[in-house]
Amino acid sequence: MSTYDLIIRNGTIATASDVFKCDIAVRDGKIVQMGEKLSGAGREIDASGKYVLPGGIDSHVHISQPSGAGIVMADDFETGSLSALFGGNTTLMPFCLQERGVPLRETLKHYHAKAEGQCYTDVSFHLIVCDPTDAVLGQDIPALVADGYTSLKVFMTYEDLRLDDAAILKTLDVARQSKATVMVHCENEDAIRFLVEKHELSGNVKPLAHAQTRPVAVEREATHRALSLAEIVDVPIVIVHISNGQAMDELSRARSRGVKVLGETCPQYLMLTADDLDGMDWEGAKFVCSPPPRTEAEQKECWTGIETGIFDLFSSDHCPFRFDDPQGKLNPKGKTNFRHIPNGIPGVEVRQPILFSEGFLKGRIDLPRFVALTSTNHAKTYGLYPRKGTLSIGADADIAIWDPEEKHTIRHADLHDGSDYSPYEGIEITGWPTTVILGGKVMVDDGKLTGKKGDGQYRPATTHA
Ligand code: DUC
Ligand code: ZN
Ligand code: ZN
Repeated sequence: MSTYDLIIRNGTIATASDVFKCDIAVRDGKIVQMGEKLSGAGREIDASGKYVLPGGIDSHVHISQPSGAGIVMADDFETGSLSALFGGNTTLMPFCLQERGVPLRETLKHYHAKAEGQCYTDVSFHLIVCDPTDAVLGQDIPALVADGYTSLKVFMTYEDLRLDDAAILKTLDVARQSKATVMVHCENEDAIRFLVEKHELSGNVKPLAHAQTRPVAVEREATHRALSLAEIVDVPIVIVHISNGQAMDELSRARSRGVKVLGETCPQYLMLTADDLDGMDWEGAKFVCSPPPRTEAEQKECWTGIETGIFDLFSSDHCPFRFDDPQGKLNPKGKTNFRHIPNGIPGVEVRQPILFSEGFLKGRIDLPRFVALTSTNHAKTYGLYPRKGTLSIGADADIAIWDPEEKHTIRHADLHDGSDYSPYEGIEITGWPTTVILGGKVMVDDGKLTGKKGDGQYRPATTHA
């Protein structure tokens, strides 16, 4: 009988605070020993020359989410989690979208049914609240938070999803009382509608108009308002998918007033610009997401936020639609008017490799900061820490082994999601997670799938302190 199920030997370990060399021993799905020259395992992996990191946690992904009449998301839980796994992730946090009139518990049941037995990574859910009735706020949310659904997302844009300020205040107040975490999508819907009408009247309906009708001011104003509402209620919030320096400035100012706010950005704001939406003919539809990618100057601002600590979270905002598909970007109406192009782009598999290559290997951030931005801070923010998000005795053995020399050119053909393109096609990456371990089970072994659909489990979250 072996003492351990698995030993990972000779690797360079990194957590959000330290980089050091040691062996890691795993038993019954947990890390049980970290030290020198461990022995006695059923299997050993030699990680010489490799980095051994906590499995990535992507806390902002959309999977199998209803997206309007005739539109279908490109990923279900099988393909979405498989793609995530190959990108070095071991936990995903998708959204459960409440449809108006449907109780949140009912919504959750559907998502659990979609995920059950399908996942290659662990999952934990956020709730999108778009119908905050008295019953939802007074009974449903507190009970659901107690059951492990401890994060809520609210939208300030999209006619059928957005909450007005009164509803946001009430939702924030319930979150404060129940110690839930609120994520806010900050864009001013009235301003967008005003601009969309003008663009349509002038016949400017190509994909680039998506970016032109959602300028920085639309996001900056809503970010300021969300932060002010959180300040009034006195509750921590997360501002998701920040795309520009002016919204970042709002965060910094709010922090200096004592508002507890976490900031998230995503690969599209580091790697893409609005010019991509102006691609040949309707190719620009491949890059339509909200907020839209901006300018090279704003990319630099976002890199500064990654480097200096304005951002706490780096997520993919994976929201995949097929491009050349009547149920995707090129749906019959989307082919003729940007307003009908579904918002969102795929990215769950390349999120970490992009930050590893462009951020860590290019010297913009160190390895602990990479780990914090891609894993630890997600677990801490959304109630999965210390079970997830770190390498320590007693934590789940969710581990990604990175080869810092492996080179890839991003090609959708090599990825595992259900879309038919990657917005990052052709980008050259150095460093890739070649072996991925979930709860002690080797799921990807030197680039080959060894895990099974259903190995990933649902994990409830705890509330913040
Ligand atoms: N908001 C998101 O969070 N994801 C994709 C689209 C959107 O508007
Ligand atoms: Zn959003
Ligand atoms: Zn999103």
